[in-house]
Amino acid sequence: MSKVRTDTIAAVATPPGRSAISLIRVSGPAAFEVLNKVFKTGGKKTFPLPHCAYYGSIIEPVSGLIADKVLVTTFVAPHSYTGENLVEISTHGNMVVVSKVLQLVLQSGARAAEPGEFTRRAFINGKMDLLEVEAVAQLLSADSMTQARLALNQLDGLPSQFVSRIRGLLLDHLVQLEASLNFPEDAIEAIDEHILANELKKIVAELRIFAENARNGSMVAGGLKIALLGRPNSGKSSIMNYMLGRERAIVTEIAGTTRDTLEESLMIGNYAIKLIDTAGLRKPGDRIEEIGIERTRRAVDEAFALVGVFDGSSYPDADDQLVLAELQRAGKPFVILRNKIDLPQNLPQDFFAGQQQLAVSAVKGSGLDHLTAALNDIIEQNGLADYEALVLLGAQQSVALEKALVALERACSGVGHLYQDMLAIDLEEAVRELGRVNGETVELNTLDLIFERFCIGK
Ligand SMILES: Nc1nc2c(ncn2[C@@H]2O[C@H](COP(=O)(O)OP(=O)(O)OP(=O)(O)O)[C@@H](O)[C@H]2O)c(=O)[nH]1
Ligand SMILES: [Mg+2]
Repeated sequence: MSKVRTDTIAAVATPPGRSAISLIRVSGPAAFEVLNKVFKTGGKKTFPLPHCAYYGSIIEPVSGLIADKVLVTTFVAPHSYTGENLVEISTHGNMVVVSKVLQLVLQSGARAAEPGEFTRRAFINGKMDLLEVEAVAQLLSADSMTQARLALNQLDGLPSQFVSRIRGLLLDHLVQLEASLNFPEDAIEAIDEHILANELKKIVAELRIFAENARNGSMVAGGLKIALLGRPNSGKSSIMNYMLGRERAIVTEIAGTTRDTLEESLMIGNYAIKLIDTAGLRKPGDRIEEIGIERTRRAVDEAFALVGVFDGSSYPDADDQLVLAELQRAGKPFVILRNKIDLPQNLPQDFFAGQQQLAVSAVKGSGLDHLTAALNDIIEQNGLADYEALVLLGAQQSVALEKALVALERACSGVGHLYQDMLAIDLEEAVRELGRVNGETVELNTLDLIFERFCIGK
């Protein structure tokens, strides 16, 4: 579906199954004509008046039989979700009835919509830019209120305004640069490279913060990954199970029980978390364990924060030292747990060299509320709670943003040393890539990739 289509489309916007109400959307230039063929209003209002709700019946044109009693709402272009004439039909939520009504609408001149086609039209018609489109996609897939708020905040348009403003500024500089390059003899003011360098520096600084907020946004949206790390038998899987409230991971007294990483979702406060149980760190005994430990290291790299689990009942060994070193090496926020405090303690108090430790027992469940609180604090102290600042980008938008930043950093360091035509090339790239972030420069086939993640009817 690479070309822009302007025919009239229809789809069920609500999930299948029985419910009080289902919603069918019809959008396009002929939306009202299509409805006129199948809808008889019960009241005195003539159909279709703009922005009105009508109670009436969907009638099978040939037999004259009623397919359903419905509520029809009209939206006139450009004041609708898609920017086109749009009708929403609220039917009874029974799939037999819903399918029949949709079938009649399709027989009356509408075409079945493809996934994301309503939102795609909203984008094409300038009702939203690509940042808002991404926000809609993420709102539909949010698992927590924090994720939903993040998306709703983006729908308010601040990130869109930011990208559009920065792109506009760069475009102005580019135009000036091109003008002085192409018409040097005309009375165009020469570029003051000192001023240009300063302005580009300011823009780079703003864009760096935006990119950081986008990286944090994607972490929050995807569920913050927290990995449990510890030597075999320290109690990682027991802690995972306790936090999940079910026996997800196998727990035995045999060291090396967990061989693969296990990932499960849970909520900590308002945040969607992906808790990762890992294979215990030690010198691997066999090939399977070696692969498991490689995966543990990958989980550490991907995690946002780490939980180091130590067995308080046993004497520390080289594997515990390895875990401690790994926690420090990773450069991520971490929490240290002294597990098994229900048993006599043999792990010296000073083993963690003054680092704060939380005393817990996975078997008794004691102290683990402190772990939840500590993780909550870590999230909030790392700028991940400030959903008004966070930005949600799709994969292609993230790539484009990073490219824009690189081009701009290059331009920035080149002012004063590079030929102006080289600067112009970098500025042009930054402008083009930022246009891919908000959709001001986006190819039609790229749109296919963006909208195919949506459901039909959205
Ligand atoms: N007494 C006591 N035993 C515990 C506690 N936590 C775990 N255990 C026991 O310690 C043993 C190992 O627990 P696991 O949760 O399998 O440890 P693990 O760190 O996942 O071990 P690997 O998967 O081998 O790396 C099991 O016998 C658990 O019942 C605790 O708080 N107190
Ligand atoms: Mg385990």
